[in-house]
Amino acid sequence: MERRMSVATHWGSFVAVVDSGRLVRIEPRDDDPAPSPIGPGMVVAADDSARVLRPAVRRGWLNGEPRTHGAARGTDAFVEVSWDHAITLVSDELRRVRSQHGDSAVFGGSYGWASAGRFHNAQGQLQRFLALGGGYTDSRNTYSTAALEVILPHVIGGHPWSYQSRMPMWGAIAEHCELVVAFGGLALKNSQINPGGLAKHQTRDLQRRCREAGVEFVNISPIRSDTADFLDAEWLPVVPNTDTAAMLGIAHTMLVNGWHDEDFLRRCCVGFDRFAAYLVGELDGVRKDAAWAAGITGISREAITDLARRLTDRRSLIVVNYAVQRADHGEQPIWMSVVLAAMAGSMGRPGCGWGTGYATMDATGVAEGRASVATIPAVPNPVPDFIPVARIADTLLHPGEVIDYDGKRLTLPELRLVYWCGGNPFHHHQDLHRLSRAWQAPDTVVVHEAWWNTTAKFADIVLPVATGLERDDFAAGFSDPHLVAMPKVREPAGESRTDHRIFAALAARLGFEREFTESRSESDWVRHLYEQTRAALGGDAALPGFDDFWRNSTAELPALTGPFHGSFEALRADPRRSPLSTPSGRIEIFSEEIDSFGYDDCAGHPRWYEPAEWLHAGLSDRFPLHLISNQPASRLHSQYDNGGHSLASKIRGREPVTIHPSVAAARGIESGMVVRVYNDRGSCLAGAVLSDDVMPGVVQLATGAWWDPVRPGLSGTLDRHGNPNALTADRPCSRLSQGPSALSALVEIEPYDGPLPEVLAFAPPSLEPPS
Ligand SMILES: Nc1nc2c(c(=O)[nH]1)N[C@H]1C(S)=C(S)[C@@H](COP(=O)(O)OP(=O)(O)OC[C@H]3O[C@@H](n4cnc5c(=O)[nH]c(N)nc54)[C@H](O)[C@@H]3O)O[C@H]1N2
Ligand SMILES: Nc1nc2c(c(=O)[nH]1)N[C@H]1C(S)=C(S)[C@@H](COP(=O)(O)OP(=O)(O)OC[C@H]3O[C@@H](n4cnc5c(=O)[nH]c(N)nc54)[C@H](O)[C@@H]3O)O[C@H]1N2
Ligand SMILES: [Mo]
Repeated sequence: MERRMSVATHWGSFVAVVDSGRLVRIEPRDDDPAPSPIGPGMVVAADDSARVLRPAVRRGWLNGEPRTHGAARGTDAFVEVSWDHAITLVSDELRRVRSQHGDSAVFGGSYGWASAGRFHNAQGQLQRFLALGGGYTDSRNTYSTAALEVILPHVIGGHPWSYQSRMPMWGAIAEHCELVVAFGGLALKNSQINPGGLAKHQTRDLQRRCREAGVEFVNISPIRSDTADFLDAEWLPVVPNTDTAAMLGIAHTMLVNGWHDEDFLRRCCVGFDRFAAYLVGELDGVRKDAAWAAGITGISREAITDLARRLTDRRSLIVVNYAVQRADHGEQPIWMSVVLAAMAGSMGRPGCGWGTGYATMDATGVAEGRASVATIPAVPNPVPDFIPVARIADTLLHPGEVIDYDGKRLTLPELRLVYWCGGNPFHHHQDLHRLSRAWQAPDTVVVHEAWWNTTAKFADIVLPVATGLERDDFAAGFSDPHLVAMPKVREPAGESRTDHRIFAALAARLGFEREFTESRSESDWVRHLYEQTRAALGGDAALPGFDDFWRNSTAELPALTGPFHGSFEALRADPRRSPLSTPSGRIEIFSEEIDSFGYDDCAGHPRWYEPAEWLHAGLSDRFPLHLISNQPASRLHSQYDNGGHSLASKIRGREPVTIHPSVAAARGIESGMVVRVYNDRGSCLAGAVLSDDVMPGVVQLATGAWWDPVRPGLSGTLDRHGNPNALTADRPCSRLSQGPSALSALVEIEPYDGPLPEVLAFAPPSLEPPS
């Protein structure tokens, strides 16, 4: 008999149809107006041949062969072992590393999205376990928005993500705004997701409502389809990584014509005069006028002048997405966009001004926030050391080196044991060849995974985990007001176990099981976290009891409404009474603090720096195409690349790469051909899609195809499948944020003439039974 059960994922809520314990299919929920096709495709992956079914240990590691440098991580076979043996190996190794090298030698930064669910939060579980065991080196900031997270608190104050409740929501934009200028567009493909889950996808309809209300949209982006067709956006293709120059040209035009909002700049900002001196060329002899900007950005002088006029004439909103800051000097377009909005006259007016990350998920611009929801409790980490998240390969390669970070000097720690749980560094990190060299440095790499992805194949000890469909939990997304029940819809595949159960067993061996579990079972925990949330909100009046919630699958939380600290409306009304939490209390167009750091790659005010790799760099003689490695429409990063929806998007088994027809024609590339994308760092195969949606000079290859190196130990080896991080540079945005600059990479592309190698990304490694 078929049963219907609630499912919650980062890409929405669904209904699982289960028959005699078997997952038959996953269907959209009736009340979701724009369900994601990623959900139904999950069924294909649930029991595929890539599932990790038993604990496995790399043969060389198990045999006690030399572990560091020159070891066979990534090429060796694995030996399957019992859980008891695996728990002994991991607990002994943790004890050894801690006693011989100290607690900071354990890396638990473990960046990654893992799955929805308040209790089975992979990083939460790992970090609670490692903190109770003595501590670990952590990572700081995200691959999503590292540059933004570091620069914004200097410029507008507040928590790095406070912008979410301080920028206008779509509803207010529809009501009050006349013109939205979007740097990097407003891609609907990205609003399929919300970290933590969501009940109903709303962004599409909210965007549509703006258009119906007459709001005009301008899409400044290398890719036309970064805005939905129904927005009728004017498309201004921009040379990638030159948004700051475009904004400077607009700002200069406003300034010399006297169109800028002098009153707001004087009352609510500091440092405009010093910035204006830079703009007009007093500091470096270069006028950042519209002609100058046109030469850099490829946007015409007329279009730049026109934008300056329209932004100041109308009630306008300037938005930047996250991709523009995931680039060399990524701090600048974020900072400069705030300055431009301050000049334009709409900052702090309803539905107008400035915002970031609209449509990067179905949360930003949808709702300001929701009541807080309990999660697995964190334990303070006794180890103070951390690394900026994207400096992992640097840390492994150069322990002891000192780097800058937001005015501090950090000494990179020596990591001996890397413990990854809930992330996929062999998808997410830049320059995977460099990462695989760095990855040979530690003594031991432990990974919890459900599938034999590249990170699992590059580990020493792989512990198989239950997926989000295989455990009880409940979900609450970012800003989303719904709690969604996540009952286990099927048993964990093979011998896999929840992360929690694995850590509980390790904690038992290491003598702190009671501290870790607090003597609760997993189902006790789920009920406890729900009841804790309910009690904090005032009990019955706010939320139904747990059993009612579990039966109904969904409950609604109170939304958070303002006034929010740091509101630009309050600032405009009275900067003395409602200051920002910046040093000056105002928007910092010039930051004395950043200036005092003395960085040569991030000055005291926003400015144009040439990226290391862009279309006007010398390197473009050899690699004339800018690689846009954006988020995939068909999956979440690398998750469910083995799901039905992502598999259906592949071309002859490879990730699609989108090329302008003129670029393709010049190289003899036809639609559907397998091509080789390459530069000095590496190369990958991909399947050609021709479209004039991408500007000539740009190729688009989404992230997340599981990296499939032909010879895993060999630097630069061909990737058969199409992961763009085989090509990207592992270069920090600047000394300020040390963020990832994935979107600053040049490549060339050619037809692939050789015999087509079989894609082995989804094949498990060679597995041996225990001897
Ligand atoms: N070139 C380039 N690179 C990029 C980007 C880019 O724009 N360009 N974008 C970057 C960005 S913004 C991000 S956020 C990162 C994303 O990078 P990640 O967050 O690392 O990517 P995911 O594929 O989501 O990896 C999550 C992994 O966790 C596993 N997992 C899921 N649930 C669980 C669980 O409950 N327990 C355990 N143990 N594991 C689980 C999944 O199987 C998957 O392997 O990528 C970054 N990399
Ligand atoms: N379906 C799906 N949705 C996702 C994700 C996913 O993996 N899959 N990942 C989620 C995560 S973790 C994040 S952080 C967000 C990321 O959200 P974003 O960073 O905004 O998303 P991207 O798709 O990487 O980039 C959006 C567009 O920016 C444009 N762009 C790139 N470089 C430049 C530039 O230099 N200038 C300008 N003007 N435009 C540029 C590209 O054309 C690209 O299509 O998305 C989230 N949403
Ligand atoms: Mo992200």
